[in-house]
Amino acid sequence: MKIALLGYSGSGKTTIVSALAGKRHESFDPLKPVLVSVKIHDSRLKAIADIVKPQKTTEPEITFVDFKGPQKSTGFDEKVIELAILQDKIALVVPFYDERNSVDELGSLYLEMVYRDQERVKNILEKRKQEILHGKRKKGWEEEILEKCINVLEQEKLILDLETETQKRVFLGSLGLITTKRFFVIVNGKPDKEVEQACQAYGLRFCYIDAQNFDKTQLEFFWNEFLKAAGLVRFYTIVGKETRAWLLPEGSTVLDAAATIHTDIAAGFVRADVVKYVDFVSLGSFSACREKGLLKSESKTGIVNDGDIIHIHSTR
Ligand SMILES: Nc1nc2c(ncn2[C@@H]2O[C@H](COP(=O)(O)OP(=O)(O)OP(=O)(O)O)[C@@H](O)[C@H]2O)c(=O)[nH]1
Ligand SMILES: [Mg+2]
Repeated sequence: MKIALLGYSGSGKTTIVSALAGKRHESFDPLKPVLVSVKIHDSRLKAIADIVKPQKTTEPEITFVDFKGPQKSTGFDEKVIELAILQDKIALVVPFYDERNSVDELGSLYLEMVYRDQERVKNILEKRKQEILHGKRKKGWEEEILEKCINVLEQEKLILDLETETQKRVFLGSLGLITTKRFFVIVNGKPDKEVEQACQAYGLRFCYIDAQNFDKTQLEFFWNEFLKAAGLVRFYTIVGKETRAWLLPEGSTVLDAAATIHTDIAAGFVRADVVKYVDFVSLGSFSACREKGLLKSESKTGIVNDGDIIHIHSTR
């Protein structure tokens, strides 16, 4: 799971990643971000492992893509935005310390993304209109949806907020836009009402990390908040010798979960047995959960909830 960190220089991106990874790195070239992978420790995985005693326990990993940030007055290079779009999630990093104005920085970051997309959509639409004018293209629903995007962006909202059908979402997703993705905010500092209100006004989820004074005993709390802000859930598998935690975007199905484990398992998917973490640790096994009626048998479309322990039945 790759998370791009976008924030102005000195917002603390490298300090955050270094605090989580336990060792310092540095990024110098804005176009060559440093990738740092960090394992997510989680007491639920440990509690499951204490029951099933597997030979191997595997934690999920987050890979931070740490860009050297620009000055606020300069703004982001287009190539950096393009690289960020390729990652699974994008976090906007704002500093809440010293004389930095977090609310102001968040506003600038957010608007940079919105204006960047606005210009891009306008260019795409203009090009299509020229092609239609010269008989190289037939007018379709695409032009209409692009007009709608411009409208949404002019209201300083994200394209993501536009209600639209899957086919149109797929089209919008193919245009290299950044506001088709729900980014979230990492506030480097202590909780603050004003920053929270600003995040809420933009419809962005947020989490905190006081990076320079990071207390390792807060690690689990941080990851829980981080994953919620990022819109990720954790599910668990107990297969053979290995007990493992996995990450998935919230709203994913058990078929998505199967595909995360292995494409073959998804291809041969029959059904999934699902128990909740709390039920499993209190009853001690899948069979005890089944006896109590706490095991759910899910088809492909069942939604995965955070903390689900999933056993996938597959023909492969
Ligand atoms: N007081 C305080 N200073 C911090 C904090 N986090 C970072 N700093 C300081 O801010 C400066 C920049 O931090 P970095 O983590 O390098 O910032 P960055 O976002 O990686 O900056 P670029 O790589 O230039 O984009 C460093 O001197 C840090 O010591 C913090 O939480 N509190
Ligand atoms: Mg840095």
